[in-house]
Amino acid sequence: MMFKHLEPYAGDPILGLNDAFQKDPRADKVNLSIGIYFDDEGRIPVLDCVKRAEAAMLAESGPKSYLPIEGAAAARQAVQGLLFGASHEAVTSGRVATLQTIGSSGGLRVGADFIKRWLPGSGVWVSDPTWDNHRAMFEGAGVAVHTYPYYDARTGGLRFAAMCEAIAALPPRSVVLLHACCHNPTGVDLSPAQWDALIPLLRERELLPYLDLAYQGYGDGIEEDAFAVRALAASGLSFFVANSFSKSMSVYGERAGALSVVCADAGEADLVLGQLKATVRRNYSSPGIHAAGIISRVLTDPALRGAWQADVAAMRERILSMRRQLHAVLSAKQPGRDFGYFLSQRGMFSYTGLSAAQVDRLKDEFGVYLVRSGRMCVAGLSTRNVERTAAAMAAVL
Ligand code: KET
Repeated sequence: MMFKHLEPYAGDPILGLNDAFQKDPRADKVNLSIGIYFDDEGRIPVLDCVKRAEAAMLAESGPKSYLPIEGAAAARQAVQGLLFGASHEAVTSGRVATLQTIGSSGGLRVGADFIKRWLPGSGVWVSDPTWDNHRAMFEGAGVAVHTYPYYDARTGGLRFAAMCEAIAALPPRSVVLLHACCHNPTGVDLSPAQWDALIPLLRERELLPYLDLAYQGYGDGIEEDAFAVRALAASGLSFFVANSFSKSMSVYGERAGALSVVCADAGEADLVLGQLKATVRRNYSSPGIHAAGIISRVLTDPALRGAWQADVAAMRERILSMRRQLHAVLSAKQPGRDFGYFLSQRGMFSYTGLSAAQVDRLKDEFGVYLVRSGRMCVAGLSTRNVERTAAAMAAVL
């Protein structure tokens, strides 16, 4: 009886709901739970650029030795080009340490472990609310987690002044976790002007920003969504950025992601890379070859890169058109209510303001699945289900 004392796992609020959806026998069910992009047919797209990269990889496939701890050099370099621009001073001067990681989750956790070891007194501050797993990952690494004000339930917008005030009062060397774009779960982002106002505060207080860039391209564009990364790099601050290709390349199960740490100079970046490698070695040793091949080929082959950019634009625009349709149908059904937040929020998610009880009704009575916080994955809407979803929402509101 070695394990009798174990507490049962309550399940993950997002992944568990997605599992429940798969088991739901209703034909007209609607999955707005997990952060996955579905096409208008309700399928997870397999991007042509990814298929072509994989075909080339298969044709050239060689021995499958281990990758280095830090991942494939070509993938790491391609990530730096994507995030900062290949000719960015931070890249050319060698002051960015980049590792290919097991999804961006792998990167986030490796960064958290590094912080626990090398900045042992530092806590992390996350937005209220944030992706549930941020708290879990940092607490799992032994880092104390706190929140700063973020979402304004009254306006469906940002509490920017309160956010800045809280951040300005943090102890030096605190870690501030920020969503670079397409905030999960609210869809509420900082404008470029707000980033420009926040960055001097972070510098004055000697804080350590930690960017999570999981939805690059789903906000305003691939380059536009890197605004925060580049603005921080230009400011001279040291910071972390974990980025994901799960959503932008529609390769969720390939676990394609990276962690980059921007440092003061190349010498510091070498030290950081070394300790991040030590952290990876004691966690999962090294990342996978297949993800490395997809990342480097799609980003560096000009034809594949062009096709990818077009695919990302099409996914972004489809979500925007779903936002407009949902807004139109709901506004027609409930003219007294302001649904403008569906139009102003960006990326895969919107915070609907639905209570947990209303979300439960949507699931039980209408087969429409949202996370119980009221987060809707707008990327699960389609021309076939948007009317029905809006009608169901109007019924429970
Ligand atoms: N960061 C954020 C903000 C995020 O929403 C996700 C995934 C990740 C990181 C992880 O991505 P990856 O690179 O695949 O490890 N979010 C969706 C899925 C999940 O919960 O795992 C979601 O919120 O539904």
